[in-house]
Order: sequence, then structure tokens, then C-alpha cells
Amino acid sequence: KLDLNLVDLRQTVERLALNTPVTDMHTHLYAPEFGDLLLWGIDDLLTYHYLISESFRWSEEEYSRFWSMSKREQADWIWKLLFLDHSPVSEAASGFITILKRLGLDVSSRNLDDYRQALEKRTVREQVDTVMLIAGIEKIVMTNDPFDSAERPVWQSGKGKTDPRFYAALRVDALLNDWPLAVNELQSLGYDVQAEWTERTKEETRRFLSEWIIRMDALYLAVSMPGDFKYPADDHRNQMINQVMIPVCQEQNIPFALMIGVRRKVNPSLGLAGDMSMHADVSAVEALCRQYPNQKFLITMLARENQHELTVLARKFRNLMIFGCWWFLHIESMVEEMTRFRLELLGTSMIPQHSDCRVFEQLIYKWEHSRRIIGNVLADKYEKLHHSGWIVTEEEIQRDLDDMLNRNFWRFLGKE
Ligand code: RAT
Ligand code: ZN
Repeated sequence: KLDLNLVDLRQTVERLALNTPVTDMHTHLYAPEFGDLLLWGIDDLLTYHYLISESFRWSEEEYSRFWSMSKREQADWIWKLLFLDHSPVSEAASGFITILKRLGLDVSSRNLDDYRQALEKRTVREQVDTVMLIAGIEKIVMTNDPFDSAERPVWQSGKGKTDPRFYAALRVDALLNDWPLAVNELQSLGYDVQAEWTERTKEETRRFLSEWIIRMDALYLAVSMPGDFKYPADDHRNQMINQVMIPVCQEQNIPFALMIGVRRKVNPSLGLAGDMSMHADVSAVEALCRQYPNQKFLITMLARENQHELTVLARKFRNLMIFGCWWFLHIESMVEEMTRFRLELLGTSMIPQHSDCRVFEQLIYKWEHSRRIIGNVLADKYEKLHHSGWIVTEEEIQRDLDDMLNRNFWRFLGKE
């Protein structure tokens, strides 16, 4: 086995961190079979909701004016405000530049129409293959909602499972966070439910979940929760979790993913861009993990203030897997901070990142930026070991990165 000297060590870690194949365990991307649901190309990239909210900081424009523009006009507006009138230094804006560069476009030209034309020449399938190759992404987990009328027919036609690189996650937000809406949707899908919490309603909701988990081959059940989510408590969410979701997850042998700490629509005029982060109570996760030791929980939280406590909690419960630097935490300073203390508290037994991409080419920047940080933090740790005489081999470095970027997820699912 190779004994690496210090310079080699850092370079090896950086190289492997950039190249190890990734399983991206939470995205909003779709396989090409889903048609227009799969967003890609310049105009979708520029109208990403992260960039929309940043643009409005520089403009007095009426929100309604923006929403009445065509996608191309919106993209032009954002390009001018965030890239020409000001420098694109934010994570989301600099990410767009990283994408242009990696796609081989001339960043210095600043010619948006050239970029558009270059990408419009490609087919969606070519672009999916190219981006996955550049970003080193092997497997992508989608976010799948049977209540979405655009998405549902793809599953019903059986085409949802065609591309083996894409996996499903069954998203259940409405069931937990908007029960009246969920009741309507379930009824229209032919499930015999009602607003009151009857035995029949529970049974039918369980049947709905089981049928859709099987139809999608869903890897896990997923929900986003507000920061004031309480467990245990005497409320609808607790009933739904205890009497419907956990029993179904157990029966289907899949984890339950909770993404906690979002306050939706604090500025409704911004649409998707109008959501806020919110401090949450980690003891809800603690109670769930203790109550259901045989149920696996994939957990991420949105408030920076919750991260350390959540990481400590993962030391206490092996049925808890923490993942990703979510949304407003997916910025370089937070990824660095979180990756460092997660490694220090848990070693490599966690999932350091997911992309949350909504537009396909975003895989390029989100992973490149994070891979660099993960590699750098890991190299610091190996260097320290090296000084004590513990020599890590290249195989071991590869193993550790493979665990964090890929295998920990599959192992946790029991699907290695
Ligand atoms: O990160 C995002 O794009 C958010 O808008 C949300 O989709 C969040 O990631 C979620 O899954 O709820
Ligand atoms: Zn998401």
C-alpha cells in the first residue's frame, strides 16, 4: 500500500473528493421521461428561486410585473440586476458562473444569447448525460408528489421508472401540513377518506401511501416541516405520523425523511422564493428516534442554530442519519462549518451534502463547490493523523469519500 507524503496526501484527497461518484439523495430534478418537469438550460437556471429573491433586493419592480413576464424576460431581468449591474458573488449567482465555465462557455464574453444558443443546440438527453458526467453524479433521488397533476400520469403510465439513474422519494407534505387539501386530493384519487380522523380514513391513507411507495419504488417518505413542529403532541401531525406514516414505513421497510425548520410564504409575493428559515426544537427528533428505535430517520434542519445539537443527537441514535446543508445553509461558509463539526462529532458516518437542485445543470456547481470543501476539511483531518504517524492509504481515502458521498445513504436504507 502507498504511503503518501503530505503534499501528495492533500492532492489525493482533493482529487478523490472531486471525482468520487455521488448519490444525490435529495433533489427536485426529474428523469427525462417526465418531460417538461425536468428543468434545464439558461432561462431555467437564471429564474431559479434563489436568484429571484436576490434580484428583488436591487429593484423597485412590482412583483406582479415580474410574474407577468415570460421566462426569457425574467431571465434577462435577473441577468442584468445580478450579473451586469452588480457582481455575481453570492453562492447562487457565482454558481451560475461555475456552470458556464464547466460547460465550456466563454464566461468573459458575458453574452447571454450566446450561452442560450449553445445550450439550445443540445437535446435534453444529451444535456442530462453531459451534466452527470461533468458533475460526477451517478444516482439522483427525485422528489415525487402523487398529488401533482403533471407528475402523476407519468407514474400511472409506468414510465416513471425507466431511467435507472433516477430514484423516487415520496413527498407527503400535504398529508401533514395541509390536511384539508390532502383530503380533497385523496378523494379525487378514489380513496375513501374524510376530514375527521376515522379508522377508515387512516386505513385508506395507509393504503394510498403503500400503493404509491410500490408504484414509485420510493426509497423513502419525505416531508418538510415548520420550525414549530412538535413531537410528541396532541395534533394532526402526530396522529398522522404515529398511526399512518410510521406503520407504512415499517411495513415497506423504508426510512422517513424530515426536513425541519421552514416557514413557508413569509412573503407570498415572491412565490417559491418567499419561504424563510425557522429555529426548531431538536427534541422532536429525539423523541421520534427513541419512540421508534427500529424506524430509520433521515433528518436535515434549516436553521444554523440547530445544527450542532442535531449532530450531537446523531451520536445517541443510530436510527438517525443527518444529511445535507439545506437551502440557506448550502453556502460555502456554512458547508465548511457544518462539515467540520460533523466530521469531528461523527467521523464519516453521516451524509455531508445533497444538492436540492431544481435545474439540471445546477448539479455542476452545487457539487463542485461542496466537494472542494469536503475534500479540504477531510485533508486537514488526515494531515493531523499523519503527524501522529497514522498513515492513511489512498484506498482508505477513497473508502471514506465513497461512504460519505454515496454508500452511507444506501447502507442506511439497507440497499447496499
Ligand atoms: O431548496 C429549495 O429549493 C426549497 O425550495 C425547497 O424545495 C426545499 O428544499 C424542500 O424540499 O422543501
Ligand atoms: Zn428540497
